[in-house]
Amino acid sequence: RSGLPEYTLDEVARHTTIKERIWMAYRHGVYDVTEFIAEHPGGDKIMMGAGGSVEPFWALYAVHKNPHVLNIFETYRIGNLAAADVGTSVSDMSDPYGKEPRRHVALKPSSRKPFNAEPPLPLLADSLITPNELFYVRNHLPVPDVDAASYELELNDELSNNEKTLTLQDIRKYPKHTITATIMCAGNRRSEMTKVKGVKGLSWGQAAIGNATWSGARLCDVLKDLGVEDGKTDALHVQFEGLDTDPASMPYGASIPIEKALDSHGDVILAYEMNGEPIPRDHGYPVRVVVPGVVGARNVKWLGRIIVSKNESDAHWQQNDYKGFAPNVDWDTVDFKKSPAIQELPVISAVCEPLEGDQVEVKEGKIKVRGYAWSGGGRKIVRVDVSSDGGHTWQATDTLESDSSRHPHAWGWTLWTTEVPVGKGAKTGSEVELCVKAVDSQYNTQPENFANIWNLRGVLANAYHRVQVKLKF
Ligand code: MTE
Ligand code: MO
Repeated sequence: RSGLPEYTLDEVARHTTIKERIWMAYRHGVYDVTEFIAEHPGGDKIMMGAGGSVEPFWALYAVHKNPHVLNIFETYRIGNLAAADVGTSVSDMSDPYGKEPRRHVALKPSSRKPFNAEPPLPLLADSLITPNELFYVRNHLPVPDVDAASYELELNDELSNNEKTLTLQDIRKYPKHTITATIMCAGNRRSEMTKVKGVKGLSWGQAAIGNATWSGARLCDVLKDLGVEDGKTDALHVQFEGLDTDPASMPYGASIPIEKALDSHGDVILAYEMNGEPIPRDHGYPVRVVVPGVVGARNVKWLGRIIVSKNESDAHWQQNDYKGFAPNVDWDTVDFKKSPAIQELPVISAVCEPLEGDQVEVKEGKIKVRGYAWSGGGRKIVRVDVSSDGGHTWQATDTLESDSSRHPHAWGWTLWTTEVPVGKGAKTGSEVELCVKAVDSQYNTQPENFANIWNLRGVLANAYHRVQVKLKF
């Protein structure tokens, strides 16, 4: 709108408290939403995006995305967003991290260079699909600046020596396959394991996980055209290399077993869309391999090369990281050759609301608890048990929400909600320990505590999630 002042996103980001007024950006506009969020249900959640874009919150609370609300919202407009900021890049050529994408302020970084961040936990349970801008980011290296028009994916079968190069257009010519899949970092919930004993790794909370729809070409279709077919190859692994490189020009790399890659029901895709949009830069623009049911680390972003081989990837992240060990193994005794690389992840769950330390309202003797549950390998969540007395007594949750896919192709997570009774003598100020454990379609469940599964790298942190809260009557 003409006649309004122009603001940059940096200026918007300085307005995050009621005292300074709360500003947010939406498309070409800048809005003072201080009153808007006070008057709207869910305003406290939108507050988590103060100083940033309101867009992902519209995606979470689709109920707001109607013309009526947008018309009301427009009355809070105070300015226009500086044209340069309607795009999403920042640029500083002197820094290897000088071409990073702009990130939403609601993502709380555990490291900035490389960028690693997770969204506020309560937002995760608000929508089966995690909006792109709120999806956790796990980068090991600077984000490469890839031009889609000149993008090329190299394919190489080491056994037949067949080679091929595909452009983005070539990849788009394959039948478009869409799946809903959760991606989770092996280090999700590491911060809880750390309480037993220190570990090496980023201190992730419970939100290094997200669920999205991914569209692209099926890897098995692409490999078929390279002459690699199920039952007709002696290859054992499919390796992936990213276009992101370390200072010695070594790319990020990982591999998966050939069986998963060629399984026509395995749903491995070379994805170019995330939630119906081109994959955002942080998540692998323009092409990322999505290996559903398998640890985040093998879902290689900015995919530059695929190698069909008898060997696993020799990249650091396949060989000397993302492996589990017994609790007695320390950095002096660890031999990374002794453990297999993590592929399918075990069953996990977490309470997203209430948060640790929250005061929770008791209604008719019960408190409301919500969260997520997920299992790797396409296993479906069949039950989620919640306790309000530290795990002495349990009850199954009332509601499980997931997409309709079935075992063993249930790649997406399950959101759950329940009301758990609190103990008889409880009163205002009483403390209770909530616990959650999930059960998957193979009846696997979670370990009881972290002491028994502690490992030096802090991976596979899937013990019961325990949350201490105070009651309010
Ligand atoms: N791919 C490349 N090329 N570089 C990376 O650093 N990180 C991996 C994986 N793919 C990574 C990568 C790890 S460890 C995880 S957990 C997921 O990407 C994170 O995906 P996301 O950032 O889209 O959430
Ligand atoms: Mo990860």
